[in-house]
Amino acid sequence: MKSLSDILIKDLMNQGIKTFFGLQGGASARLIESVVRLGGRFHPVLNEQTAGYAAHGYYLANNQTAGVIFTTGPGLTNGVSGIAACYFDRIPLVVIVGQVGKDLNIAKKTKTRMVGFQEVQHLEIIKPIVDSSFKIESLEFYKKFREKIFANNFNKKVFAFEFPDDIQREKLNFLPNVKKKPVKRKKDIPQKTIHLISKLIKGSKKPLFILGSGFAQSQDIKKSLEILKKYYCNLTLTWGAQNIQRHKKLNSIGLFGNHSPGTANAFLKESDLIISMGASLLQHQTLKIKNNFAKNAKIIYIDTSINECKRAKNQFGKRLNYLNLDCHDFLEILEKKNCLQSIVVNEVKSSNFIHSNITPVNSLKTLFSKLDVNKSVIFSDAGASLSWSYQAANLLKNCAPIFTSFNLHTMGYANCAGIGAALGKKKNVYVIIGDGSLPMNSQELAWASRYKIKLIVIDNEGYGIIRQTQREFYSSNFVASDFRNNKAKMPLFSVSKILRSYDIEHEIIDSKKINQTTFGSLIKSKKSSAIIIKTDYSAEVETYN
Ligand SMILES: Cc1ncc(C[n+]2csc(CCOP(=O)(O)OP(=O)(O)O)c2C)c(N)n1
Repeated sequence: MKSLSDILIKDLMNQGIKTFFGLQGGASARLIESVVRLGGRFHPVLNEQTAGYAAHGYYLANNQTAGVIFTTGPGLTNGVSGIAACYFDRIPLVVIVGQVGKDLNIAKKTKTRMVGFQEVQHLEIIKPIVDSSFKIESLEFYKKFREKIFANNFNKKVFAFEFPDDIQREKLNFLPNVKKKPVKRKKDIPQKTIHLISKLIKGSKKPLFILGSGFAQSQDIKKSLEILKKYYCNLTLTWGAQNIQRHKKLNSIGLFGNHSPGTANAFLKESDLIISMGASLLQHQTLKIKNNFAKNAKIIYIDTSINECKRAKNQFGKRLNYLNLDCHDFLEILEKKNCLQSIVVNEVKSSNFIHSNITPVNSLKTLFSKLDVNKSVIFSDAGASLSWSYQAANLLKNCAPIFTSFNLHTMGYANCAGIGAALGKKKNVYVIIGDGSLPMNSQELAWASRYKIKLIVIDNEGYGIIRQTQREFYSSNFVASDFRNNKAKMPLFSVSKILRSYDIEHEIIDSKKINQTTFGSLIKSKKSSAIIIKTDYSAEVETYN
């Protein structure tokens, strides 16, 4: 006989979920023990917040879904940001949270705050940031819903299980594996729609494909890229699709968006047709007033989520037509129906946008130009440092993939995601993080002795991007964003001492002194190591509007 805890973990392993991040506790101990005994990998994080970030990085670098395991109460409440990071970026994740036994899990019935110790209504807290959630309230419940849970699409969404302690202990025999149903894709579009698309393409003088993270994460990406290469279509990338930049022979004109000044934004202004594939076209990409984004362009919008399609239609109105399809299926249909033969390809000149030398953009460009694009993966954190990372990538033709918590934009993400990524041992992991964000989850740097991540800390004496906002909207009243303002200054800490306490060897370099040899030893080092780049206190992010 096996425990129900074993059965759930075995069922997850059969779905390919073998790596779990989490932290011990009375209500999670049995689950964690099941993972380790059944041959899975359990990575103990030092704060539950970081578990979801690590799973996010693990997925992006290794293309494998991970799980997180939390104990009841603060285990789950700490873990909320990590779950949100995955949910908003459509990164699949399995969340398992323990719960007190059913005799004590009665606060809802008694209409009191709590009855059992650490009794918290976990699934209600995380309801808006998961796709599906299940309270495993009995053995019978699990047997009844098991097929439904695992048969479809399990590896594509954020699933949460609340698992009371007493139910985890229930005994039964192993159950036969659930057979996965093949995912059916809608592959047809009505003749009328094909006619409309064909007409739009034929009539367009400046068409532009936008590729977003939905495109970059599609399983058929190689085949889709072949089609785009064959017709040499002009295309631009969102930050979430930047990893496509490393593919050769694509006619990419670079990244676009509010924080990506350059060629692509200039071309978008003139474009008369946008074919958006797996890109959300949210505020950070298009700015608030949708009518001003690519003013002259009609938009064909492709997304696998009908709700995203409807939301985009609502925001862009008449000029947008959507197709609720997989990007590859869409491209295949276009090719079969000969719609791409007439597509106009424009020769696009690089814009003469020049990044000022005081920003660390050039420092990061120097680093990125030295990395092997196929063997390296970069995680960038939040704030100005994040925008600078993508601006640096945009100055290169080929750049290793840069990932971040795109939509949550959370501080203290990159070092945790970097460690999650390094677990797969497939890539060399680089982490770009600001001095303001480093302390947020620095405890996870304790793992740097085992996983050889390389850190680049951009030190501009606090929260640079907040000061940029304060300069613009608060008459340069720098409150709680640096170490200088006496009324509400941040507490002084030393980045160097933080790194030293985790035995991470590092150099401190002035950004103006960075040259072609600066990063040589960091790249070659067999250990975790770091460079702290001292950057101008006033350095700003150049934006585009
Ligand atoms: C968890 C969290 N809290 C607050 C914020 C708001 N915020 C965004 S960037 C930033 C400052 C980041 O400072 P630093 O990492 O030093 O980056 P810099 O802007 O200086 O490059 C803050 C406070 C956030 N994004 N995430």
